[in-house]
Amino acid sequence: MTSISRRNFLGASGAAATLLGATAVSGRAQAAAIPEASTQSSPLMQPPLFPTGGPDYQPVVTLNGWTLPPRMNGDWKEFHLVAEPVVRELAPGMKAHLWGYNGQSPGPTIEAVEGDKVRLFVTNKLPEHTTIHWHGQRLPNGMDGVGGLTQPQIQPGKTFVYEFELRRSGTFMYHPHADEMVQMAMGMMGFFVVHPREPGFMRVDRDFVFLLNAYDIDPGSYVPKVNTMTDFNLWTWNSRVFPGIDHLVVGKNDRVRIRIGNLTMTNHPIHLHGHEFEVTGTDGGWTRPESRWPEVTADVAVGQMRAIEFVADAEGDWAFHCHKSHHTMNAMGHDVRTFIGVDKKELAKKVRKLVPDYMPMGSTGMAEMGAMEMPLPDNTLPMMTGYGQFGPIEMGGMFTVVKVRAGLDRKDYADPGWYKHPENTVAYEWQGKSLALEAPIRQPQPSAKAGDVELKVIKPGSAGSHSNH
Ligand SMILES: [Cu+2]
Repeated sequence: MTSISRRNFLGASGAAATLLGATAVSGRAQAAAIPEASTQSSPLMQPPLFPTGGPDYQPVVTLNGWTLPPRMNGDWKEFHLVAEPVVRELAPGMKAHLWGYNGQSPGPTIEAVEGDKVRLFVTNKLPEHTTIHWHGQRLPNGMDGVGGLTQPQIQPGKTFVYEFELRRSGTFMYHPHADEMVQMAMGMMGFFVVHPREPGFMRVDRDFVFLLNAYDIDPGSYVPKVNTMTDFNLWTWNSRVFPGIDHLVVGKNDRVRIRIGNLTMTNHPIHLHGHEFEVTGTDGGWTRPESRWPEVTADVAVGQMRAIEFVADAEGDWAFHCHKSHHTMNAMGHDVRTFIGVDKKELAKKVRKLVPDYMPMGSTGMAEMGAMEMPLPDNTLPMMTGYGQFGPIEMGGMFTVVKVRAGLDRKDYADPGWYKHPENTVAYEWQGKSLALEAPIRQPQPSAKAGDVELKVIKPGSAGSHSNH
């Protein structure tokens, strides 16, 4: 993990890298009445920022992200967001050229306490105008950030100031309300968490946040296609894909909250293995206890946030993922032909007469892709890549692991490695008498004369394209 670096907005030489406390700020920035804009370049989870003054709260941890340190100025809590182009590693092996805030996409998480007065400076370093809308917040209409409706757009090079009092605790998001289709497709979004003023209210032991987002980046390229409506090829959590998404490390019997916001163009049924949870909050506030019921999958619709809570009472490595199976894959074409049930030996013989190096694929399913190392264009991820202790996990995209371990320090979020299963608790191969299965089962075919098979040849290179939607 790297520490947060400090970038002086006005160009004064930066102080040594430190974590900013609520009151630690250089005199020069204070004199200029604008807080420095901290910036973060590491794509790895940064430690939570525990409160150094005011009411106590359990700070959130942003998957593959960080929390923006505030500055106190009288009774105002000040933050400085800089909208700018950023380079984001989606997973080791692939970087995307996105737009974000303070060096990252998504932008840093903002944390404050119910009743706080916040002043948010927003500087635009993009090539076009922008605004920020504070999704879910109760605020004066003119602070709502809808370009044209409640304020003029923030032109490139300009800084706007938003000021409001945080009227309720809960989970909020921020995103542009200016050229939204482009700016959100480029990665501009962030979380805004308001903790209850009463420290014991809705208290949990671990509190994680992440945003669902999606990109359409052609293999070998770096910039998302901003006009894509639904057929994205990279389904991400906080602009990361599995195996690049942080694991959620929790102590056994911890009360865990996970806050999930959806700023993609489709809904995502988020599924947790091994535990039941309840939805305890939406972007409209905390749910009433009598309105909750147990679930293992919560659908998060577009523009929604769901906070789920559970007691992590089962040790292990529990899968946690979107249940749309196309969303747990990395870049792939969706117009690939299905070959399940086709006898590829016969087919391959015929195709090789036309395409000598033809490689048959997928006649028993596509699991073989999980372990296959095929040459890929630069800056492209295999479509399913993650490995566990028993082999390839055969997933990418919106997938990670909740690691429940006994005896963790409450501030310990470090990866404990793979779960050591107690003896006789892992599914095992039957060693007794079994039916031999010599050939894969196929649909019985009407007997055909040689030469009857109708072949349609797909030119190499066209099968994985995205062109025909
Ligand atoms: Cu999904």
